[in-house]
Amino acid sequence: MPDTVGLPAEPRAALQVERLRSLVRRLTTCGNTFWSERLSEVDPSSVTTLQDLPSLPFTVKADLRDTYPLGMVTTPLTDTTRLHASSGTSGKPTIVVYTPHDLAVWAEVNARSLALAGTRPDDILHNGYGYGLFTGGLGLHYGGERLGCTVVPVSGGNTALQLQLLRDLGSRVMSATPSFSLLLAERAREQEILGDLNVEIGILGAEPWSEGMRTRIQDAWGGGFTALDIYGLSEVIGPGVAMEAPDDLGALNVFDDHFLPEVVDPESGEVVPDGEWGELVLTTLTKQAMPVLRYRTGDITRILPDPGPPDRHWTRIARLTGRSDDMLVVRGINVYPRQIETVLMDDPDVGANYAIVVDRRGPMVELRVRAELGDTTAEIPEVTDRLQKVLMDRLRVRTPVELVPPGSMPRTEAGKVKRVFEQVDDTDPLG
Ligand code: DLL
Repeated sequence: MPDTVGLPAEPRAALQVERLRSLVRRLTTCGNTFWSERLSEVDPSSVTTLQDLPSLPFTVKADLRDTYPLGMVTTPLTDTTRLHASSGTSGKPTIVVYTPHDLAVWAEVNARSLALAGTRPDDILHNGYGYGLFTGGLGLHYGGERLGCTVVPVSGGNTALQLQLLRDLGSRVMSATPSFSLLLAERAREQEILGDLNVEIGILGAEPWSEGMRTRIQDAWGGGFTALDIYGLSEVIGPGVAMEAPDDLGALNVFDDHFLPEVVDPESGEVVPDGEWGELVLTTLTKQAMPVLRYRTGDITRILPDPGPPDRHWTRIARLTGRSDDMLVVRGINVYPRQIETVLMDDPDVGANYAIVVDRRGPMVELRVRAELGDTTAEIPEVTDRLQKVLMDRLRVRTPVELVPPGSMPRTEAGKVKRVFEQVDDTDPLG
């Protein structure tokens, strides 16, 4: 069985520092131009404790873009066997490359994630993450196989086939984006087959999702379903960097023998004390083909200083609340989409589907929200009014709300859900 426990603090720190030192040594000597330049001032033998980590330089997304496509690969291509990519917002995809050892580590951390969630070797894993360049599908796939599950590589889309397979195979565990998992539950309910399904565990990630969304997803599956959070990013490995466990909801266990976490102030780059919010920075301790040193993820979290359940030692971080670059500036006020999701999901009369429009037509940016009503008999003007008041209260920005009938907004069947839409002319960005 994969390790779901981790190492106690002392041996862990010893292992981490040894791995960090050998990573820095390798990066300075492997002959890769990017790393020779980035580490020209660094003496690998000066890395003797984890306290030396903040003196090492960051890696940022732009480094991957600037060295596109393969400039950060540190091994000969004869040693590499896989490539993935994530679609960048600015045109070029971010390419990541793996050696067989990297793939073995990746399978292991995904097997750990599945096992932490309660998946067993005799489970049929319904894997609804997209297969292809996206890391979600193949990441969970190899993790499931490593654990000994029977993996159904169904990928995203085609909800009718997904429901048929879920029903006929009786899968107890599904992996998918939270939005796709919700869609499957909604469709199962519409087709009146929810009661025939046996799904108990959802391994949900790749998108931010709030606690309110967790409740919506669990309710949509009709009770008896635990929605658990899995975190990861292509630049570091893909899914399987950190995983939530059912006995410790709200915390992600970082597999810190492979991925060394820090949290820094997004502005200054200074490490913040444990417990304080900031940007997650990750160092890959064992990656061969494309390691990253102090990679600025852009994801906002904090290190949870208190120990989790006894006998489990992983570094715990809070579930991600969004990305620093998600922040919208509206009339000089910073607004995070997650704040809006929280207000909507906390309201019992609102459904689980919503979209935020950032209207840039006028001289001042305006925000508005469209959300589906839930299963409710409440009066629309009353709910609208209430939501607008709470949004004003929380965001300090006027945010008109339009409530639409349940099921009337488009659903994302493949890939990551899009919640924020820009409006630049009179065409309604929500169609
Ligand atoms: O989304 C890897 C993945 C696949 C994770 C399947 C979990 C499950 P990328 O496409 O490179 O990789 O996107 C990474 O997605 O920096 C976060 O901003 C966001 N993200 C991923 N997981 C979570 C999560 C995959 N659980 C980016 N909560 C990351 C919030 C998440 N955001």
